[in-house]
Amino acid sequence: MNAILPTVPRRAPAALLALRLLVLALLPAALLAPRPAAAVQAVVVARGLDQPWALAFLPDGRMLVTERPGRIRPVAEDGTVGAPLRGVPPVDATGQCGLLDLVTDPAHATNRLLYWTYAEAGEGGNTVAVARGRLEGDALVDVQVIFRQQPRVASRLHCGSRLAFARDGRLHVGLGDRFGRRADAQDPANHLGKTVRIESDGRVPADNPFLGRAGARPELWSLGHRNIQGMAVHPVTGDLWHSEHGPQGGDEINLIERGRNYGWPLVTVGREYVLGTRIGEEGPRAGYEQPLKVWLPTSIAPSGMAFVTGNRYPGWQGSLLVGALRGQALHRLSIEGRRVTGEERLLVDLGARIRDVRQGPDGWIYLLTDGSGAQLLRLLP
Ligand SMILES: [Ca+2]
Repeated sequence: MNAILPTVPRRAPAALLALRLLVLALLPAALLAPRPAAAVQAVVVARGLDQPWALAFLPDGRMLVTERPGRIRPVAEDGTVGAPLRGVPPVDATGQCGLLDLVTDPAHATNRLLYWTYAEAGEGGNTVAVARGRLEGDALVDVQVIFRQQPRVASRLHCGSRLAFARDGRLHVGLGDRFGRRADAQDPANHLGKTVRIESDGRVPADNPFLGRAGARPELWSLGHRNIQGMAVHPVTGDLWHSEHGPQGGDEINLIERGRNYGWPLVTVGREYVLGTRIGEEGPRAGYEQPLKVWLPTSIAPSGMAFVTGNRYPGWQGSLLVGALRGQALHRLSIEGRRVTGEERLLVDLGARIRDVRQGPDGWIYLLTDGSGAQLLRLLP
């Protein structure tokens, strides 16, 4: 029953019944209607994308979409999908790896720099590399690799990866544990299962937390991650938030802070697939950060994410939108400070795996679906 109506006992006195009828007659119809499910709809902007992974916006109104097999495609404002940009280095597209995330430089309007992550083949396996290049027409020029995850691993799995520029101009890279050697996520001597922080040309910032520590990689910013799939900078605090794939039941949202340990695989609520056995302790445990949100008991496989800053969507300002691959939905998380206070599942009827979520400079939310024949969607309230 609608909460705004007075409660009426089963055998209501006639006066009360009359009062209730009067209230019903006076209430506007809109208040009596069942509360509608969030009436957002997804409108197709572009289709026919092949395993798209990331979306970025250019100052001229075009968008760029990465395709995991190794392409970066421009998408015109009218949705026309262009030929791949020239100048992208060879990509090792295998399993979950390939050409993955893409961001523009904070000063892209003047320097036209782009940054992307991709799996690079090499001796002993592939590595997740970060490249940057300058966009000139339909080509990337002066392409340099500014970071390589060490060591190389012979793996097709857990390549992460996401990029985000913090407010101080430093580039954060969210990396995976490459699946086979999960304990490496706790070892500061490698880049597996870590986030790293570099300057936009790849140099190590002088104030990095592990810089100068014996046996530690100087690029490290945080450790104990499994497979980072989404990253976004909070629009008010500047904090770095991310989504991470756990094993069964261990998908997480975290707020990433300098030098902290996020637990994997020692502290996790996730369990082994199939067997359901524990992997680590559930925490909290001193010295390890608890996630701000986990999905239990079923993994949704969270993906790209974005904070809503505009007023296009009534009541959503400050929300964190997170795509779900396995969960085939868009999750809207209400945030207060560092607490996730509410959750709404959207676009359930679409039945699509969501790979990336971004807010455009026009204030609209854009989504990429996953797989072959995928779509770029605009979310309308
Ligand atoms: Ca964790």
